[in-house]
Amino acid sequence: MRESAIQIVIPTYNERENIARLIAEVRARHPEAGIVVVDDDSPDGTAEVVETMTAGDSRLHVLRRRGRRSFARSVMEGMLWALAREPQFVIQMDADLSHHPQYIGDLLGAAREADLVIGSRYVGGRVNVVNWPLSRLLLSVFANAYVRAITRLPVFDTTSGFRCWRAEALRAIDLPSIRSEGYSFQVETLYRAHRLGHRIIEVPIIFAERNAGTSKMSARIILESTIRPWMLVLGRSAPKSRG
Ligand SMILES: Nc1nc2c(ncn2[C@@H]2O[C@H](COP(=O)(O)OP(=O)(O)O)[C@@H](O)[C@H]2O)c(=O)[nH]1
Ligand SMILES: [Mg+2]
Repeated sequence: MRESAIQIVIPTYNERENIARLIAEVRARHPEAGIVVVDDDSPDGTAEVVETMTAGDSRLHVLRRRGRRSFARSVMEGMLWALAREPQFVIQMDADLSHHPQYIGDLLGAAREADLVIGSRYVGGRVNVVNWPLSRLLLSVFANAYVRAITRLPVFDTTSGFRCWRAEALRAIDLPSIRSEGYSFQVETLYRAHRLGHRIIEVPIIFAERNAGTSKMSARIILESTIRPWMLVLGRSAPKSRG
């Protein structure tokens, strides 16, 4: 079987109630795409749900991680797995339907002119978030302002996890040397892309809070997100020099 030109990476932890619907919604729009779900040994049986679906879908895969949970390591492993299939584009998205598959086409369209496309909640002076409590919205808006102030990244939504990478651009950021464990993965990968001079475009999405399951946002993740931008600008996360 020819491998797909589009590979979609979905990290999961306890997304049993969301994952089947997400996969169905992706499939309805992108029958040819490869989908790789990277599950961190979810106690709720998320991986088993996906495994039952792989029987009728040769382009759907599950990577089951064991040991210490890590959002960043999960996405990274999924991306490396995806890159090994020699795609043109690698998409990353959440499993909880906050990142609606209807926007995948917009990301891919913009990727014709870019190396990295970000599905952005905050582009054009708007806040396109539905059903978040004010506290969570403030956390996200503040986090973005904080990251931008320190890193000077010319991007409104630096923490979005809905992205489309041109495969060569993703290879160039040297994933194995990424240091993040939590959601600061988004900022670290974006920072590297920007430093390499990649063309980065934001396209608007409407981000809807999950209806089922729970967020894995935690104090530990917030702490890492506070420190990581400083480590980036102080040069602690350069891609390994080549040659
Ligand atoms: N594999 C893996 N996935 C995770 C982990 N933490 C969160 N996720 C997934 O990452 C995505 C975003 O997480 P979520 O809790 O919705 O974050 P929020 O939207 O910022 O509240 C979802 O698909 C989660 O299931 C983790 O430690 N490991
Ligand atoms: Mg979420």
